[in-house]
Amino acid sequence: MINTYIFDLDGVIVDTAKYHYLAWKNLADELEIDFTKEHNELLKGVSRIRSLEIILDLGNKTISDADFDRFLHKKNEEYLSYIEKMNASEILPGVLNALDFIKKIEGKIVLGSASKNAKPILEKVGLLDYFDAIVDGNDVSKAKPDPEVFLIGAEKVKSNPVNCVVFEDAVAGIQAANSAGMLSIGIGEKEILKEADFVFSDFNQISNEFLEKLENN
Ligand code: G16
Ligand code: MG
Repeated sequence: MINTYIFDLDGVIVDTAKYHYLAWKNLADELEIDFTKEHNELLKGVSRIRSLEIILDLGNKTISDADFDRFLHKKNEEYLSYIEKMNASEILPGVLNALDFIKKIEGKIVLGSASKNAKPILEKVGLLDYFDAIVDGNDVSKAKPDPEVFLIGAEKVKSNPVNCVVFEDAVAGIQAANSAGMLSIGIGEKEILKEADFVFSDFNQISNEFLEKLENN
C-alpha cells in the first residue's frame, strides 16, 4: 500500500527549466558556445556542476577551476533573480489538487529534487507547508539515476521504499525511483519515460481515486 508520495520539483511541481535555460543561455553566449532549447533537455534533473560540464563539452571548451566556480555563481545569481519573481500561478496543472487530496488521505508528502534552490522555490509558490520532508541538492552526494535522493526522503518520514511512489519528469529520475524499489510515475511523454510504471501528461490526468488506490508490487 502506498502511503508516501515523493515529488520531483522542476518539471513536476513547477516549470523552472525555462529559467535555468535563460541563465545557462546567457552564460553559453558569453563563452561563445551554441546552446539551444534542445540542448537544455540534457540538463533536466542534472546538478548545477554537471550542467556546466555538459555545456562546456558541447562547445569543446575547457576553463580554469576559478572560472568554473565564477560561472556557476554567475548562473545561479541570474537564476535566483528569476525565481524571486515566482508565485502560485506557476504551479503546474493539477498539482495543488493532488497535494490537497494526499493531505486529506493522510499520505506523507516528500520532495526529492536535485536543486539546491528547492526550498526558496516552494516558499515562493506557497507550497512549503505541504511537505513533511524535503530532500534537495544540499542533502545528496550522488545524483539521479542513483536512488539516494529518494531513499533519504523515505527515511526522513520513516517509510519503507515499497510504500513510496515517485513523480518524476526526467528519465534519470524514473531510473532512480525504480532502483529505490519505489513505484514510478512519469509526468511527460510515454515515449521518453518508457521505464516508468505509469505515465501521465500532467496531474490533471491523475484522479484522486488513482492516487488513493496505488499499490507497489
Ligand atoms: C533541477 C533541474 C536541473 C537543475 C538542478 C539543479 O532538478 O531539473 O535542470 O540543474 O535542479 O538546480 P540548482 O542549480 O537550482 O541547484 P529537479 O531534480 O528538481 O528536476
Ligand atoms: Mg525534474
